[in-house]
Amino acid sequence: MAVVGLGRIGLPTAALFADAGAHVKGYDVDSAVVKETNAGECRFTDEPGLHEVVRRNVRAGRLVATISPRDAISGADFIVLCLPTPVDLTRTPDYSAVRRAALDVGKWMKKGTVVITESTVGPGVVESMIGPALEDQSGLKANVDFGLASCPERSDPGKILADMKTVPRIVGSGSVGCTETVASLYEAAFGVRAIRVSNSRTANAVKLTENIFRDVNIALSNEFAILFEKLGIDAKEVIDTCATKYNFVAHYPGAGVGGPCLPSNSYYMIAEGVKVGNIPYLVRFGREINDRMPDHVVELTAEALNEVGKTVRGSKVAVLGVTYKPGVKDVQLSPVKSIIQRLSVMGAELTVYDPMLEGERVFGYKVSKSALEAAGGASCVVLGTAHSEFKNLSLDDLSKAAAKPAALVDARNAFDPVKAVRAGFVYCGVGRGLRGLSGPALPKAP
Ligand code: SAJ
Repeated sequence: MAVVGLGRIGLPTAALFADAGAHVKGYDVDSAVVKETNAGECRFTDEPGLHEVVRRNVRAGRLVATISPRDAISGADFIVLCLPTPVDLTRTPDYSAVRRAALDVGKWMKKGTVVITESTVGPGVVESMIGPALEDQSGLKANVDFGLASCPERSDPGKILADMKTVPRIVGSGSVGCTETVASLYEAAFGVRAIRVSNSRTANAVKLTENIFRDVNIALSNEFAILFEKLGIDAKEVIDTCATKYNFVAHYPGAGVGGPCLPSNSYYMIAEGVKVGNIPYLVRFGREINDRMPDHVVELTAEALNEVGKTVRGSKVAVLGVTYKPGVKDVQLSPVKSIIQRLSVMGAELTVYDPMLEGERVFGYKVSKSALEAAGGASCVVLGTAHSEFKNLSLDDLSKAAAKPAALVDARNAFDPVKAVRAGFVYCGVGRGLRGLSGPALPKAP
């Protein structure tokens, strides 16, 4: 078996197949990744249990990494493609890495091999791009001489291994037989149910639909958040209360949507829609709404600073949490980056703290040793990512560290506005607006 691409999805995929007894060759173009893997090491320190599984299987000789496509591919019965599929600056899907891999695989694969695409791609891309690339290089015919299947990954960064062992997989291909073979492979190796769907394009449509469903619903909550700020309604209170209804799926407003998945996945569907003259407008509007949220947080920061008699220019602003979501050491397309950049352009003096990035530099800033160190003398504290550490953060201590008066801009509704104001902050939340000083009167203490 070969796994192509030893990233946050490919490495655990290779390790779990090896753990199930397969002999796995992991192929990656990055020699440092190959060296690290063969040493039994793992750079995803934010993925619980992954290092142990990698080390165990490398030591057992069941997992070997290589930069040689020939070494990895020739002789493999199953080949799994786990390559990144970002979008470029024009929001056009960039499938170059998965296409290059398909060309490599096609060159060395043998007749009877089954090629499985786990990378997230637009519906039809496996049939129209990956299959032909394999055929061109191998001279073999897809679904005749070799199997061509899709089994998109469905694992949440930060709990990838747990999800790989629990979340049902989706399998589709060009033949019932191939679908059955691949489904049985994942059921046997990962111990999860594998749902057989009609074909690859359907499997990819399922994957994209579940991510776009999330992105569009986050956009709805972000749109309502801005409206509710103007109506004096607490968006979090509304969503929490809606969630008491069985068919409401709660999504929360915030600083925006980041990561390697949601900000790009919509554009795969849009690209396939454009090809057939059907643009999914709701999907596109959802992206635009979510992409505007960092600017909204900057506007709230300026408003909150104004409330404490300050302007952005010359003010010290501390940003707590910069990774794209809590609990991961990943800043890919993090919405907090543009918040930091805009505030910097507006003349703010910024400090940054993130528990996942201690001792590192991020977005041009050295990460402070603690939230309190970052907040020292700040006129405004902006919460960008609601890491669990911040749940135990004493707002009294934070207020003591900050300047007097100071504002707290909560871009993730992580703090209790009442407690924040009692601690001495002017509180301003996405979907909640300004509280304290001239904000709505606080409810009487019970
Ligand atoms: N976010 C909100 N409000 C919410 C939920 C999330 O603003 O209510 C933001 C997060 O802060 C983050 C972004 O959205 O910036 C993405 O968060 P996420 O929790 O969706 O995380 P991802 O992108 O790491 O994982 C998603 C997951 N997809 C779904 O849950 C449908 C994961 O299961 C997928 O495997 C992953 O995309 C992927 O690889 O496609």
